[in-house]
Amino acid sequence: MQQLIAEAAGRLAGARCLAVLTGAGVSKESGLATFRDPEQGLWARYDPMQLATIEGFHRNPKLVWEWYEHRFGLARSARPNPGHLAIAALEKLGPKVTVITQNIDGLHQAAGSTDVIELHGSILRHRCLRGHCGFDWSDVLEQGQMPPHCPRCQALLRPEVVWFGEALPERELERAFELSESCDAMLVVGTSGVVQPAASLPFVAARAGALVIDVNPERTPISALADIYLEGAGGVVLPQLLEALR
Ligand code: BV8
Ligand code: ZN
Repeated sequence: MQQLIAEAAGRLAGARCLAVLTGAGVSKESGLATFRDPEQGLWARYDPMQLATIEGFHRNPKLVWEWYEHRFGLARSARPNPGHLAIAALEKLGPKVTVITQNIDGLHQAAGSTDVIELHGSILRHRCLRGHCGFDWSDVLEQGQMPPHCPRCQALLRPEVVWFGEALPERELERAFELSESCDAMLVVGTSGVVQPAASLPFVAARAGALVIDVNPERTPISALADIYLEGAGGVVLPQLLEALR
């Protein structure tokens, strides 16, 4: 593995524009479950694919809100792990670094990454179904109501996240594709490469001639496509890659 990390660092060294695509795996070492292993107990009985949909929300807004409030509480007490911190530290080594994340936990920003594209929104924000009267969470938690309603127009509130079957935010998606087409290198960390359209980005980067490096303890379709596959956890591999780049 050391050999591969040295090779990856050697090939990354010349990159001027580096895209870092992350999935739930990069937050695993911060204690946040990925979709593939929803934390045990209450949520093990529910299929996230049922909860993270607009239909699921309309069917049972209270249940969906309880799931997101549960995850919000976990995200709020989670700390960036060495993987997030190494990604943020890459910015000081010269290349223009942009993080394209599928995660909604805000941990890349907390780690110090300054350019983060949130493809699937953020659990730290939410909006009312009727207008777009954005609120921060504390406004609503005091209400104590579940599901919470808009303090301004009484419509139901929803988490500002992209559910399955919903379009991704246009500007973010456009930027992500532009970056995938123009970056010199794309570092992919902790994604199973299942969810579209995010999972297409490494293929776009590879087709445009970028170096693609995949970091994941399990092989995925992206590992097969990558120029270099680094088998391991983000919190272990990324600090080593950072050291080799310094
Ligand atoms: C859209 C926000 C169209 C919410 C998320 C068939 C039927 C229905 C839909 C579809 C279909 N086929 C395709 C679709 C489209 C669908 C899709 O791709 N479905 C998949 C499941 C087949 N996509 C959508 O619906 C998207 N919208 O297509 O809209 C449209 C267009 C125009 C107009 C109207 C409509 C919306 C997708 C966004 C959904 N929201 N998140 C929330 O988080 O609550 S996606 C959610 O699941 C995550 O964001 C993540 O991206 C995704 C997958 O999660 P995981 O399974 O955990 O995988 P992940 O990649 O996150 O991480 C696990 C990986 O980490 C593993 O590989 C593991 O090995 C690795 N790992 C573990 N430990 C570590 C590690 N890696 C590093 N270090 C470690 N320590
Ligand atoms: Zn409102």
